[in-house]
Amino acid sequence: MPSRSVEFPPALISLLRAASKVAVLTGAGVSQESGLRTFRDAQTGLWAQYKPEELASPEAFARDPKLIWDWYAWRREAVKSVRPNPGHYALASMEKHIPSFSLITQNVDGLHRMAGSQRLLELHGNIQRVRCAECYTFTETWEDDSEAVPRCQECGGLLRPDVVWFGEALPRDQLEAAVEAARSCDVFFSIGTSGVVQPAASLAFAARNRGAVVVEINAEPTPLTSKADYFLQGKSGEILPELLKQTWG
Ligand code: BV8
Ligand code: ZN
Repeated sequence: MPSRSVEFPPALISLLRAASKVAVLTGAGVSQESGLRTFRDAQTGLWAQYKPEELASPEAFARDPKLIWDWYAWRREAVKSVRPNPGHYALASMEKHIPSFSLITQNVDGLHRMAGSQRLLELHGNIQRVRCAECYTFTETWEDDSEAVPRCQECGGLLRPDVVWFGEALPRDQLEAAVEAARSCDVFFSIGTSGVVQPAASLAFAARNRGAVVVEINAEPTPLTSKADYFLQGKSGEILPELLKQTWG
């Protein structure tokens, strides 16, 4: 944890204290300090030979359902073994200081919910939820999946994770709420995201075009950095708690 060496611009501190509407977009970088690999990080072990974009698609699931089911089963286990980090908790407390707060996440790991965030929009679903690929029935239990992908009790369809794959539409209600939050906020944070995946990556620009102040927190520059009003470079799990302390004590 850094000492008080991290000094934030006084203008940013007073802006946050006065803000009535704040929208935050998070990406895999926010979960990195919990021990989860980001999408850009290379995969390891059995999965090292694949790029996530190659696996997270309906085509990949149609081609080899068991491979894709096993990849998500492996990721669900990885998520079960990690906990929210100080960055997740800082965002959960920021929510209490801002009259109108929206946390828009691209992450499917469920760590924001676990950290207590209420005003949460999960744009890309949640890997802990499993549903039928045909009739959308959700299920918490399924038969042994060592040989074959488990099937839906209702219709016999294949089970799949309740996440948005590349080429699939985002949940309309979550996306509409996220666009509304981005367009009407005073301050927009983009935290721990490389800003590559659409339409999530467009939210920061939607906010900026409506006059919001854009604050980016990232370990390294991204395509958004040159357009952001503030770029706080470093780990979100260190910067966010310090920012809250200097803003709200
Ligand atoms: C759609 C769930 C249409 C699954 C995910 C060409 C141009 C523009 C768009 C497209 C295009 N070709 C195709 C598209 C569309 C496509 C897309 O954007 N492709 C990209 C690759 C170009 N988008 C889609 O397909 C979307 N759907 O468009 O549908 C449609 C409309 C109607 C009807 C039908 C169809 C769906 C996109 C959602 C895909 N699903 N996840 C799963 O997880 O398995 S996306 C997945 O990847 C994640 O959810 C996340 O969103 C994304 C990874 O991005 P990041 O979160 O940013 O993570 P990344 O690793 O990239 O970066 C981490 C960052 O953290 C880095 O910057 C790093 O520096 C930083 N960092 C690391 N450690 C820290 C840190 N920062 C701070 N602290 C640290 N400690
Ligand atoms: Zn079904």
